[in-house]
Amino acid sequence: MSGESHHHDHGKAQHTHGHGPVVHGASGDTLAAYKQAYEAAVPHADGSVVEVELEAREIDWELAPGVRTTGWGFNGQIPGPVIEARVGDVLEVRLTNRLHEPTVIHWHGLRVPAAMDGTDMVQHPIAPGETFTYRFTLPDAGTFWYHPHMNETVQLERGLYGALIVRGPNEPVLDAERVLVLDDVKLDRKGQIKALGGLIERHDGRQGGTRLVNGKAEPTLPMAAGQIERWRIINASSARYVRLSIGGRPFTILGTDGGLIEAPVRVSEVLLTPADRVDIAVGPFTEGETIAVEALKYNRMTVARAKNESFATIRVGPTAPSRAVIPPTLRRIEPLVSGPVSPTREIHLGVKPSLRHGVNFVVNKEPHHRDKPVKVGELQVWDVINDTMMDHPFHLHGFFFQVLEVNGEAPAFRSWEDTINVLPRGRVRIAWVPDDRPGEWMYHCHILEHHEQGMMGHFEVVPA
Ligand SMILES: [Cu+2]
Repeated sequence: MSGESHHHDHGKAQHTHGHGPVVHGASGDTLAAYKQAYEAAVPHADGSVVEVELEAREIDWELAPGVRTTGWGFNGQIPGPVIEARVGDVLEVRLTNRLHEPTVIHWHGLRVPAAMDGTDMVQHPIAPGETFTYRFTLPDAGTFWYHPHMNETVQLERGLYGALIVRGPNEPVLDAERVLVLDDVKLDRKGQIKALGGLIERHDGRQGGTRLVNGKAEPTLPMAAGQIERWRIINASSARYVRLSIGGRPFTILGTDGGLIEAPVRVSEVLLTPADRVDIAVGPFTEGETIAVEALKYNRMTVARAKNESFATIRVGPTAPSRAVIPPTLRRIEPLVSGPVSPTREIHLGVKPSLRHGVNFVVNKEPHHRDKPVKVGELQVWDVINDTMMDHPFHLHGFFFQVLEVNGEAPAFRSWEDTINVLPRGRVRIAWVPDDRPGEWMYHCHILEHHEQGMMGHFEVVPA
């Protein structure tokens, strides 16, 4: 399959929208790439095949004791089941769609073949009643997540998301591990998820007043005194930025989107944009303490005012022994760039006036921008430039990047990321190298309403 014909076939699909009619290129090409990827997915020498059945369907969701709402979940739960595997395993997921609308699953942060990326660029939507099998090898350890990539403002808001944990051979040993998926929902007076809409919501993105941890409103988290836990945190909100604080206590960053960082970093807060992940070491605390897990006021220049808001409360119980060891070095991350470098491309995140919507969200002046292809093995240095007056979380599908500069300054530490915040009128310089996974890829703002309105780009990775 030549890069040329591939590009041509998929070029037709470039203007597919969130839930508009989906126009695919030659379906034979899509199917051939899928079959090839499916067959190429074999476990590494000591790996195995992790098989998971997922069913997307409506559920009776108990957000809090006595508060029930109709949600959509995987396997009858919100979030969906935590999928756990090891580096080198093959993950095989059979998804059955029991919704009344089509869906697909995107494996956020995973370096999968293009055909398994779960967008309507690379596969046909899975119709109600149909089953589709995703199958790919897991090359990296980290905290990832899965979610639909169709009609996302509805499907994610209703609860279709779940955590995906891939463990590496040299993980730090802590006393316990928790996966915390953060979200919010906007409920009406009957406790049901409010219908989407309104100019402010289109502009700000939907931010609901009910804050959730693992599908429950402001839960209590019991924790043993004297212990240090690893928390894997995922922000699954449509638009909410979480400036995470744990009662103002110091905690330690161990990893970000693309797994462990080089050395632990002590902080007292960390910002998670929508789709961001962070792994942190939390504790030790003293018996009897109650500690607020909250989002500090973060002004992302929305119409709605920012304030401090609670997500959960830690209740510290009796002391338990600790065996936690956080090594001074977690892993080595080779820098992709050393010294001065010029950007190979500029990506402008913008808004355009619209008679119907007030504003439209665009990339390089067009909604659903068609960007130039990139070649396997060629260093990419991209300047992501925010021409608007509000924050946007930039997400690149399928590849990790290193952040070189944020508004001209080097970041505090080196890491692998797939989502990065771009401040109003700000500029973020990222570097990445397309490894040998040709095909159709995309980047977009992860505020779901902005993504839906067109703040995204499509591009092809072509063979060297
Ligand atoms: Cu945005």
